[in-house]
Amino acid sequence: MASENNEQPRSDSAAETPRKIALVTGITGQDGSYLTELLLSKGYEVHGLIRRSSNFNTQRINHIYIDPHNVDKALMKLHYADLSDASSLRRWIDVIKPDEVYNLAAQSHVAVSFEIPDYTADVVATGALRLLEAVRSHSADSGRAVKYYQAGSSEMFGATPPPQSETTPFHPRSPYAASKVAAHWYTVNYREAYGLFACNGILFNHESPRRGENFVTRKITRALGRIKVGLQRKLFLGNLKASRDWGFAGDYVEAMWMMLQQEKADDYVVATEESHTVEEFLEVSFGYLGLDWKEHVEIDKRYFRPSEVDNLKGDASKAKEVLGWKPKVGFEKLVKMMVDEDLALAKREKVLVDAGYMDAQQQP
Ligand code: NDP
Ligand code: GDR
Repeated sequence: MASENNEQPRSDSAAETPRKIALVTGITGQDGSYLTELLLSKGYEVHGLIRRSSNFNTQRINHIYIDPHNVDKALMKLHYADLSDASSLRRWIDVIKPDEVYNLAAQSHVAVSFEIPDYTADVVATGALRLLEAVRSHSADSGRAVKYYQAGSSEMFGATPPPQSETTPFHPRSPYAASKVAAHWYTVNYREAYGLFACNGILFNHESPRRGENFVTRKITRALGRIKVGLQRKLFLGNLKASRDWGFAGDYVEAMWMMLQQEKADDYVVATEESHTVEEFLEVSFGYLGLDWKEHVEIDKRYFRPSEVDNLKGDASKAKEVLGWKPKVGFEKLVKMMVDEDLALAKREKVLVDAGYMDAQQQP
């Protein structure tokens, strides 16, 4: 699906003012898909950088993909690049000439970052630096102003107790979190050193039916749907006592966009200001389908982390006051939205299993 054609029309022929152009790294991820929907709805032309994989990895954006040969309608364009490849980043910025760059790409799994620490640092920390440098050097050479958004994380607060705001000290607890802290300070430094319009969004956990299946919320709702229709019985989890401030990804991408529409670049915490344990997530989700989680959940030590983040709860007053942002979806609504979607998915799987087209152990 990536474009092989470097010609980039800057505006819709019918429109009087040129379309704004956004470049999104991590477009195939959960947030990339919601952000792209939002930007397209606002009339942007959206360019996404995707990395090569042996299978297509565009499932989350297939529903908004239009073949680039349909020039007037195809406003989302995909290009091969990688955050570990500086030359690809600079080349695409020169070709696309974006007004706004959203850096969402990351090895984003905290537990996995303990397994592949230097890859995580390369993509999450140095990758952000490569992209900032590509934006800076493009701006210096072309004289064009480009705004930059950095996907920061509540994991940066780590061991510092809640509530966590923009002024809370960072105490990262994983290679992922330490790399995000580096990316945060690279972003601040490019703002201070070069006057780049660069913002850090310090986003607390945000989930959706598009959440990756090995993050705890989706792992639970995915298993729950399958348990409900009889495709599986057990769910193996780690630390149920950890507490997270969980919001809806669709709400959070609005805050990203709002940050880049301000007069002045700044950093913002984005959170619901409510925290729940993994156990509470189990109570609400299993309870919603009339099941008792204790009959299905088993603890497996392999899912415990070498160092854990116990309690995250954000203070989003600045985002509320300055951006006018507030979350629309609360905890219970989020859980039910995810359970509903995963139950529907499990029912479709059950049809395939019953017809002999799929093994119950297999998950498409
Ligand atoms: P996902 O894991 O769903 O998506 C990550 C994206 O990054 C995918 O598109 C992935 O591509 C891409 N990617 C990974 N490695 C590379 C690389 N080397 N080069 C280019 N692209 C790469 O994450 P989310 O959408 O949930 O999160 C978006 C961003 O926000 C991430 O930076 C994450 O760390 C951060 N964040 C997320 C929070 C959350 O709760 N969701 C909270 C706070 C911060 P592919 O599809 O090929 O794997
Ligand atoms: P997190 O999300 O580490 O907060 O990072 P995750 O859903 O992986 O873990 C949340 C909490 O649940 C506990 N847990 C388990 N986690 C997983 N993945 N699998 C399990 O089986 C399990 N059992 C218990 C964890 O120990 C943890 O305490 C997410 C990512 O999106 C990051 O990229 C982002 O920066 C932060 O949120 C904010």
